[in-house]
Amino acid sequence: MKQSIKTPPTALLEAVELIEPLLQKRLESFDLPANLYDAASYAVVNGGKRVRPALTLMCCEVVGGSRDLAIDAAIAVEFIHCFSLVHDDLPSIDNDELRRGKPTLHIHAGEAMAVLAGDLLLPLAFELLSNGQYTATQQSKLVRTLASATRKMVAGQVYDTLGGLPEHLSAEDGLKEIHKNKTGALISCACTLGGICGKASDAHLKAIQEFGETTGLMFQIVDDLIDLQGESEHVGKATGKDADAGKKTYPGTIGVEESLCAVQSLQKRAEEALSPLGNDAETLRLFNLWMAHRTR
Ligand code: GRG
Repeated sequence: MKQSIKTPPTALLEAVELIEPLLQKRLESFDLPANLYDAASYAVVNGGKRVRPALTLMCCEVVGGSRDLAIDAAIAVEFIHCFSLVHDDLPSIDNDELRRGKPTLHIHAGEAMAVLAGDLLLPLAFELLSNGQYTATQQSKLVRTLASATRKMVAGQVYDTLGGLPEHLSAEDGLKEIHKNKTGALISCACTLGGICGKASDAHLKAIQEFGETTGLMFQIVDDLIDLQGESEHVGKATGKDADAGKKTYPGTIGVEESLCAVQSLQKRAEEALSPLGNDAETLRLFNLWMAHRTR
């Protein structure tokens, strides 16, 4: 059956069904004060699309592993993502009041708790990667991959909000650098983690990595377009804020038409990157197509 690009692909729906209850379960497995657990739960179990963990599960399967092997890595990457959203929304950063259709954590539980619950999700992610289910080699690769993506995400956020990009970069290249670090690195990492869990060959891991990097950049350009064109109720967060805040975005820098062309070309490049994986990568191809056309 041919899948419509407008509806979330079956692989995403299946991943969400599997991951959603486990996010809560893993949080419950840690020894935490009740108020901190509540805040972390609020930050994590709240209707996110779960794109990153779905990619981890899919990439593991695509290289021949069982997706059960990738569950903890998938949850770890979503914890880091949720951490970044909580801190991104803080008054000292983006000062947002709505996230995933609900008041942001600092509105709900106060700023101090939001800072601390965000902080908490970082070590929890790494505890999950070192819980003994992965071999020592896998564990060291997983930890290094997630740590380096998180470092890049922080650097990307600094470039975006506080500056520091190399001065020789053009406006477009500077923006690409921001997007690749701030958003692309974690999406790419989600893919690579799946490949590592599935014990991918070097050639397959390289293909997965390239797919992830290209898809990650594409994801943020689509996000910029949604912020410009989407309705807040549909998106679940304030829209139009980027332009109002004078933020650098793809449509703001190269225009809407060129941004749409960039999305199309990255979607094709991501698809090409998958060629070493042959027909086994069909789920990733469909997922990528949906991500290029998503509206929230
Ligand atoms: C040290 C983890 C950490 C973070 C501190 C604040 C910060 C540095 C980084 C911010 C990174 C950030 C929020 C990038 C935006 C990425 C993005 C496109 C978010 C929206 O992702 P979706 O659409 O959201 O997948 P849902 O809600 O569906 O999960």
